[in-house]
Amino acid sequence: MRIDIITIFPDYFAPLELSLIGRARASGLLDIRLHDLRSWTHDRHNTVDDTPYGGGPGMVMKPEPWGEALDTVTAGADAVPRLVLPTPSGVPFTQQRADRLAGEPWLVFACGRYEGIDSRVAADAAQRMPVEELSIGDYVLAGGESATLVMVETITRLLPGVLGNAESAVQDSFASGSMARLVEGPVYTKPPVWRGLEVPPVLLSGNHGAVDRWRRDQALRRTARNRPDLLRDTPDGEFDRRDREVLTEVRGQSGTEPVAD
Ligand code: 6GU
Repeated sequence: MRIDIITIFPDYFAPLELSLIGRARASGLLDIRLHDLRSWTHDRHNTVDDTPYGGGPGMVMKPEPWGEALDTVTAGADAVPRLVLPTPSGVPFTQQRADRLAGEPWLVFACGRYEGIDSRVAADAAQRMPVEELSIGDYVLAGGESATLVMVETITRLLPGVLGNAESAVQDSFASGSMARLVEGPVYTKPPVWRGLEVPPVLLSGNHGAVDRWRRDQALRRTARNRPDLLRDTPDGEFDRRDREVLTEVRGQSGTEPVAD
């Protein structure tokens, strides 16, 4: 997969040299190219912003550097990339959307700062390539850079060969599919007793059926406490008799204990 990132802060993306993504880049599995938007400015001060038409606070990113940047980055290729515009006004970036984007051969991320990018940039680009405005959550960041890091990590870890263990990507909390979406329960490793705290004995029992059931109980409990919205979206038919017992029990418990399970 090829990913181009256009930003006024290329240094913001140093983390993409580390760990799994860094290794995937070094091996040629991932081709990530960073571009400084200011290299497409022509004035002495490398200006990328201006005051908003209609008035109001803050500054807006000028269209000309963006137009030239996108023309240059997308030039000379047979393929057409998908353009991602990170913005708090976008449609929600979800695991399902990440799964779809992971199937694309070429993505371009255009990182806006200030109050956003002149809207004609997206309108112009959309005449030549698919464009999607994506938000990573209901809060406001200072710019699209950290949102782009989040999306690039979420997408690229799904690529064959990027994640160490191919199983874990499909098993995660929020892995898509038709099954009930539950967040994952607690995990443990050695030692069996640490600071007086025991690993739940069922995990040491060697009884795989009992382990699976216990894990599902824990996932249901944690989902009911932390993400009741996910359970409301799940059809009743997805729950067995034991699931309903667990949910009835946790719903009868008052207050939320954010850490304890
Ligand atoms: Cl994609 N950008 C900014 N600036 N703020 C956000 C966001 C994106 N997603 C949530 N908040």
